[in-house]
Amino acid sequence: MHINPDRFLTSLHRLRQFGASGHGKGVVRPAYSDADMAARDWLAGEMRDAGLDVQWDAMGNLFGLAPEPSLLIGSHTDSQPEGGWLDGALGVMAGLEIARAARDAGGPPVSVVSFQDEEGRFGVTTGSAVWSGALSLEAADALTDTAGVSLASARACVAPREVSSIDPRGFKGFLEMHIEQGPVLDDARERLGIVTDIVGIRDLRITFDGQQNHAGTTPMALRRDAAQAMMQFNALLCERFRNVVTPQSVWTMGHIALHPNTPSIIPGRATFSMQWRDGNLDRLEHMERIIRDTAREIGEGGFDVTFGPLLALDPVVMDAGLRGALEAAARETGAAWRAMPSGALHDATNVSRVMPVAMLFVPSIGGISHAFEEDTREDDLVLGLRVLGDAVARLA
Ligand code: HGY
Ligand code: MN
Ligand code: MN
Repeated sequence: MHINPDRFLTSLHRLRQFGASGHGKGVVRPAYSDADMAARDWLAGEMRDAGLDVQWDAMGNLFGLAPEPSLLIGSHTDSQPEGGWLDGALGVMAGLEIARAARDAGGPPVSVVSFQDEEGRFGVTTGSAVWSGALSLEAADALTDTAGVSLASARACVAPREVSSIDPRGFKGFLEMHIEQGPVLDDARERLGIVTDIVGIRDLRITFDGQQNHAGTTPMALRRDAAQAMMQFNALLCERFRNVVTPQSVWTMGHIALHPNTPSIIPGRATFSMQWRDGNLDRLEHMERIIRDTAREIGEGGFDVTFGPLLALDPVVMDAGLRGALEAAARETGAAWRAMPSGALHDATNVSRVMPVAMLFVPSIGGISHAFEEDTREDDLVLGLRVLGDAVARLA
């Protein structure tokens, strides 16, 4: 196979134009937005030109299929509400370039996928969760984004395209190349990471309902201020986590909504996302008990506490055979590499339910991602592509 780095980089930059944010190389291409669907339609054309059979499923997951059995390579092309040009896009465009090179060389068969809503506008890696059977389409449809839009209504935009169901049994395995999105490789001046395992995640929407009232006339002692309840919850939680977590455990309240969110009204309602991640299943569950108990305890001070559905993905280990091929290919380059866990979630977590999976990382400059500043040196992008291509050849 002859990989063409210029063709790969040109395609990657072309994809960046869909939803280009105007801030450096940033993109705004959330799942099912006009920019996301336009990018998918463009990608479908590129897949067709690469000789692949283009198929969509009801979620809007987009596949370019080679004859069975094939290796599946890809990731996602949706972005965070403020995202970078490489998160997800890199894995899809690397898959496309390897599929083109494989077609030119007469094999091996390589299929390509862009999963939908990996970034969790509605859940956590929603498109691959439905495709792999981890989440039913009915349960997914009932999920809502932070503006209250349901997934069922958002995915209606897929409908003009013919949809089918793509059988996971047609694939021998799944390879996902991704930027690290953290500081480890960049700090160590290493150029490749071979993933050992992906951490688990839990995500829970919590609401405190107190009493909306006048911010001037209501004495402090008589208030049921939902914003204060949320802040007390956070302070107590950090204290209680102290003896439970490790330096690898993380937790985030990334979305907060106060009602009515205006200076002269005591907030009657606070709704927020509580997300936590860890490589250890017992610790994830221990953290959940602390979160629920702490929220209920705050509730005893005069608040109704409501928990939304718990979104959960357990930690997964990468397949030894696929990982071995990536390691052999990395070793061959002579570049510095390491085996490492992934602290970010990836579609590979869901896909591991239905076939062997492995992942390859390249460094993120300054460890920055989920931000417009996200970037990676182009020679690292190309090195990763070559290693992925070499691994595919070894597995053929
Ligand atoms: O949040 C994550 O880890 C992934 O980028 N969706
Ligand atoms: Mn990603
Ligand atoms: Mn991401």
